[in-house]
Amino acid sequence: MSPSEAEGGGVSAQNKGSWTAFLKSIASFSGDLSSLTAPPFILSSTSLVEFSSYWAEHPNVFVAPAHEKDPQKRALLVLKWFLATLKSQYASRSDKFGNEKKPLNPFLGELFLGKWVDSAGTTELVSEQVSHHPPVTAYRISNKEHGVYLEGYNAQKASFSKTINVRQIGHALLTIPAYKETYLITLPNLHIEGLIFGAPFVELNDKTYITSSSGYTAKIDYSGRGWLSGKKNSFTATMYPTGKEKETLYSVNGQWTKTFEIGEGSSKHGKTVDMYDAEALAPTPLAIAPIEEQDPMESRRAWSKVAAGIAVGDMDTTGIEKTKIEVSQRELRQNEKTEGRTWERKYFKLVEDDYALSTLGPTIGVLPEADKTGGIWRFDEAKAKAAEAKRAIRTEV
Ligand code: HC3
Repeated sequence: MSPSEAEGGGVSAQNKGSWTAFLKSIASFSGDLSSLTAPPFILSSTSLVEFSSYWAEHPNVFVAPAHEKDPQKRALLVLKWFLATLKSQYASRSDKFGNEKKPLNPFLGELFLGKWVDSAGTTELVSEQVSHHPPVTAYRISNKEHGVYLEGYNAQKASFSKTINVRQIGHALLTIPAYKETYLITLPNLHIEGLIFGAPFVELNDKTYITSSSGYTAKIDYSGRGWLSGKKNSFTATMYPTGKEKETLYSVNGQWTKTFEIGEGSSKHGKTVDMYDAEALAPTPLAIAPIEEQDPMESRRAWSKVAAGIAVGDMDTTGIEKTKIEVSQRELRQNEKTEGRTWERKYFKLVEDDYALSTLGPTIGVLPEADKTGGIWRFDEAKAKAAEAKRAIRTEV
């Protein structure tokens, strides 16, 4: 019996054949994750466009840097927030057996809109599928009351070597206008563990960075359980003045799914200045409009029939409803081609280059890689205003 079967997970006898066929098919897989065909029992009814919400499930942690006057401590709070997002991003979707499922591939223009309302006030989310080939999701999260803004976009490229390895392309930018401060954040590469046992879960690879216009950089090193030692989802992070990696100001150690400790200086034994318990703080639920009030391009509404099919394991309905979406998308693209126009993104625009990216990027080796993301995507305030005005009219009617 495999370890996951012993824990109640793994593939049931009924699904063993399709899982083995899937494992065989991925051995030669590389490219867009959207072309990965997974067996029905491992399909999720959540679209990838929803994943942007994982950046701010703890709005108080997200806005905390805006209330710290000292730039060094502020940079540390940004690092703490980033680390606090990891559990939501990479370990929150598991089913009752802890399995990571295959999300729905968003269609071009798909939207996921919502807000968190809690003691941090209102934090708003806009997530939009800005490209289909390659698949790219852009997002913007804003808390106007506290003055904290996050925007970014991401694409993934997958390859197979022992398992599915996923490289994330794109970046995020956190800005705090009151301090005229911007933080450039890179995204972790990951791989899927547990495939052989039919109990897939994510582990993070390598390292990522956060570098700020105020002159601080944080480097986060990820490590998994490994063959012989180490704990699952471990990391060590250090924060230092940009360009002076040896002058460690703070070190953070722990597990991003459990607890981590922030200490002064470079050693684990420096004075502890803060702690975080990822299991103690419940996420604030995201409020989204009822399906009947949503725009037809909004994710939950657009995929509702597919989701209903997946929920009851009715793969015929799932397939028929998915095909309807694909066909209507193909028709839209064909009409655009005939009429010589392109799909108008509702909240985002393409920019030639970006000041934050070109000034902060080189210090942490971030290249725009615009060819892999269909360009550099930025939130467009004017478009967003127009889209929100239209939305308000629609919901009033
Ligand atoms: C690789 C992944 C899709 C991409 C997901 C991303 C990178 C999307 C952006 C988010 O901000 C962070 C994030 C978290 C998890 C990533 C997903 C984990 C699994 C999924 C694969 C496409 C699923 C593979 C299918 C199967 C059956 C092996 O689990």
